[in-house]
Amino acid sequence: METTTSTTSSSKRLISALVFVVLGVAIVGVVGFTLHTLSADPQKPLYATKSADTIEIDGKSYPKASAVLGVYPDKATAAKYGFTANRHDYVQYGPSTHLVLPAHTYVTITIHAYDSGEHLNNPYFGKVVGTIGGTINVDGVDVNNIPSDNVEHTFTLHGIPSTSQDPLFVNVPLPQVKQDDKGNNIPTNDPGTQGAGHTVTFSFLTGSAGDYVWNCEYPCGDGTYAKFGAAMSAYGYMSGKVTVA
Ligand SMILES: [Cu+2]
Repeated sequence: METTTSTTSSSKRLISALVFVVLGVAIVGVVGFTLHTLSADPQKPLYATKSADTIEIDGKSYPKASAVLGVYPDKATAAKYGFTANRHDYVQYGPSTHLVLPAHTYVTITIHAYDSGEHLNNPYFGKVVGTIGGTINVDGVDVNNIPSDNVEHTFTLHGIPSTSQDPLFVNVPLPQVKQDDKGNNIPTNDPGTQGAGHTVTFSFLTGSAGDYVWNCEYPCGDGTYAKFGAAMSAYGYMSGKVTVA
């Protein structure tokens, strides 16, 4: 009798040990899969288009490349301009929040910006930083600053402090589309957006290959946390990656 009892309890112990191991493996698997899914690109990466042109800057010749982005106040506006990859009805950049840029290149980015806005938290992000000439071109006019109360979003590109890759910092404030007192957009003078927004163009030089990030510094999310919820805390709307390759 004694032998049988001890056999039963040791096989019970074996089963519970097995269950414990299987559960542990399953939990690690689920967590790993979730993290992998969360960190995957939310849209297909956007590769800058290389051109055959070169440009001379400070006696050095650089190849040129360009990319075009849009900033939309909501899903419907994004869809109107052909960008339907995002699930949530948030303010959003498109067609991708992951840019791939060639190294040691003069990169020109054009942003068609269709949103209105309120007020920057930090007026620093109204300044243009890191572009060629220290300016951005807004609807045909070069400027080096957008006043804090006229910003809709920013394109703020930066790296992490690192000795293994070149520094890269670019801050571009985007001007608002003004609204009337009923909340309807007032047409702009910008032919690039057929009067529906602003066209902002700027250029900067990339260094050697590296991984960078960008985000919007205008608090354009919902009220969850001082307007840093929703679009600002979700991945693929107001932030993304820049790969220099
Ligand atoms: Cu924003």
